[in-house]
Amino acid sequence: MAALLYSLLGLLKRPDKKIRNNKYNLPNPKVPNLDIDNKFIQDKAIFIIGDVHGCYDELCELMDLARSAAPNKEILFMFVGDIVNKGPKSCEVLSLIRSLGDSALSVRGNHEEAVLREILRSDLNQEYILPHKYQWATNLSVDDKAFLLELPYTISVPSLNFIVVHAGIIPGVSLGEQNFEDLVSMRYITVQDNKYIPSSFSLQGSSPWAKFWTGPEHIYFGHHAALGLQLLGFATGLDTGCLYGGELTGVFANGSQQRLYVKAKAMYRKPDD
Ligand SMILES: [Mn+2]
Repeated sequence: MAALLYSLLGLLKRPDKKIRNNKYNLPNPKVPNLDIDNKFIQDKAIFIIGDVHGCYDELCELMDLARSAAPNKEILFMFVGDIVNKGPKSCEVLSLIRSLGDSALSVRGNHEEAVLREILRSDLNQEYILPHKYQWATNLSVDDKAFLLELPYTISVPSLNFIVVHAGIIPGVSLGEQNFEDLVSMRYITVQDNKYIPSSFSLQGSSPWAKFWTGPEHIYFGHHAALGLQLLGFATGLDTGCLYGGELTGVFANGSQQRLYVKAKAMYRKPDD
């Protein structure tokens, strides 16, 4: 109806066909799809780490392991999102990653979005008390919040032909046209009428989304602890469920391509939690 009205009037510009809202109507990051070039990377080793969820002790250990595996190299650490929430030390993880400055980059995950929603709610209403599971975020600084708000949905490294995203990417749709919510929430794809329909949960006839990804870019992602490490031709799923007593896993995206992991020090959450 609106489209008809616009075309009849012929005077008004039609609104953009696609509005890329995220789930909670959060402000979008200034750069939703970040590209990094060789000038930024130089001769650094790039080590991509799976969902941390506040598992600070394991993160420190894994970063040390990576440093010993790439001696004499500066390391650019990249994170697949869900760096915070659910686990024991979200504040510490956030400060550690921020303290690394340009040597650490993360995409945003559904948990960064969930905590941002809570932070913005409490900023709007001084009386709003953060639910227990978000209490860790009570004393975040203005800069911490800005850091979370500016986390991009994807990070692409064209020179190394890879993309980092939290959950997944719909094949055949350019990065600039992906739905933000899908990027942080999809786990499965169902093919219907030759279209890829994403979903967070398994549906009849669905398969893990990465099975449909045929490149050419390699995608590093997280968000799917239940499946654990996923090693496909053009995709690597790095959520090995540290939070649930599994491991925290990382992989070098250049050089040795070595994969490293550390065991969780506890089962911080039950798998169905
Ligand atoms: Mn997630």
